[in-house]
Amino acid sequence: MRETLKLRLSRKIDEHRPRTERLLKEYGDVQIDGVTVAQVIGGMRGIKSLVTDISYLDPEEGIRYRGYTLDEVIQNLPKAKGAEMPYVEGLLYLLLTGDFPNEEEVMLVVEQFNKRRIVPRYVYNVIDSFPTSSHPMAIFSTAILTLNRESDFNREYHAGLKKEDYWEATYEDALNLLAKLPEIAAYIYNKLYRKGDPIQSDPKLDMGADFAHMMGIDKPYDDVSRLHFIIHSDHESGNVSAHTGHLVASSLSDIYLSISAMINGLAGPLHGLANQEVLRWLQDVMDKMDNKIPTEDEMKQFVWDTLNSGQVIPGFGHAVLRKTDPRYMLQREFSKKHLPDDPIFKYADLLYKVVPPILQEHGKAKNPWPNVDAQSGVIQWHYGVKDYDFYTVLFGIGRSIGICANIIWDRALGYPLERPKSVTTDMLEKMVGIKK
Ligand code: NMX
Ligand code: MLT
Repeated sequence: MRETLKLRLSRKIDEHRPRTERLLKEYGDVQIDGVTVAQVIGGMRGIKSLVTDISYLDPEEGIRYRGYTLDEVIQNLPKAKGAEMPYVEGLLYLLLTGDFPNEEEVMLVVEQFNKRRIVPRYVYNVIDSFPTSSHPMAIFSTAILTLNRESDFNREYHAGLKKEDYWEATYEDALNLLAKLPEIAAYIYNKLYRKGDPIQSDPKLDMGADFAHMMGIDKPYDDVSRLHFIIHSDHESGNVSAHTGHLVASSLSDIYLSISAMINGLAGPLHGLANQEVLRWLQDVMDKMDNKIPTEDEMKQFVWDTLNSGQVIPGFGHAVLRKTDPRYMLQREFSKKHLPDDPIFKYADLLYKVVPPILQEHGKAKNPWPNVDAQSGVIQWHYGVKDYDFYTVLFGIGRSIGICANIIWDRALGYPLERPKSVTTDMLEKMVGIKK
């Protein structure tokens, strides 16, 4: 019998529920972490207070999805004939179930996406009503929010849905939304930058290939899109976008409200927007250099000038990682293979060489190494997507996949409303003994 993704997921959920129930019931009082004043004031860095089985970020190794490194994920997920990168739909299967799908199982998910990809007219009307000076992330977030009226979860919840079935309606919402994101994004791109007639989606294509088609960009942009969506999909649960998605969904807000909210978190320059900031920074250097490749010393000076003016070097540093981001390395390998002579790659590679020692000498950043955002825009630029304001939308499509998978599991395991406790400064001063 052909097992569909939803059936396999249902079986996995049934197997998993007793593990969570037992931990809660028999070991609920076991302490697994302590909290310091610095952590409370300092953005809750490192506090173990969230649980997800979908991905784990080791500071020294980087991200693993369901226990697999990105290299293993890319190697083992099925690929379309002649493609270098796997089907994005297969990644969703892996994130949700922990299993690598076979070709037939992936094609069933591709089919599901194709059935759900039609974007209602009112979403285009909302997009069209934005001024062209709007940031694409604001438009993207609003377009997703607009779809909230389609939510199966909302409809069924108000009709009396049982708690153990919440995940099923959420699964339907998630697939309905994910299938539409490439078309929404391509439509926004067309409105703001391409300015031709929007290219209709092609139901014969998988997600990555269809996105490339709607962007009007030839191969290997289909593989570029697949790679981009896959490596941006998940980064455990504490990053701003994942945490926002989880938090908003914990009040039983539907997928559309939750994903729209997480997109807003991703749009900040310390998070996903850093990918546009990298290109803005490089572009500024290119202008100052009159498009000549700077020498190492010249590049060092540009980096110091930015630091000395009190700004961060975008694309470097990380809240958890303490080595070069494997997502950066994968994209660098792709660039070395496909765009080794592009000046923009040479600029970025020079940064890779000069920035870490400078950040070490500067002495502030705990992690001087490049993150995912230092390289992603370079590839987009090479394939003609030079409107760097758009880059975070691409990040957002990928990140939606991981966050949707997490929200479905949150509902399946009955995670409650998130509600940590706050204290006052006065209380902190009393706790540490500087005030009575
Ligand atoms: N350039 C200059 N200073 C930096 C950098 C950097 N790239 N990274 C960290 N620092 C500074 C940071 O601003 C802080 O300074 P201060 O004490 O004056 O507030 C100090 O070093 C300590 O920060 P960390 O503890 O190392 O980093 P934190 O966990 O607070 O923040 C980032 C992590 C990623 C926000 C930070 O490294 C950063 O601002 N990087 C540049 C922006 C960026 O690339 N963001 C994308 C991250 C990946 N993503 O996609 O989300
Ligand atoms: C991410 O992909 O979310 C970023 O690397 C930020 C993070 O993990 O904190």
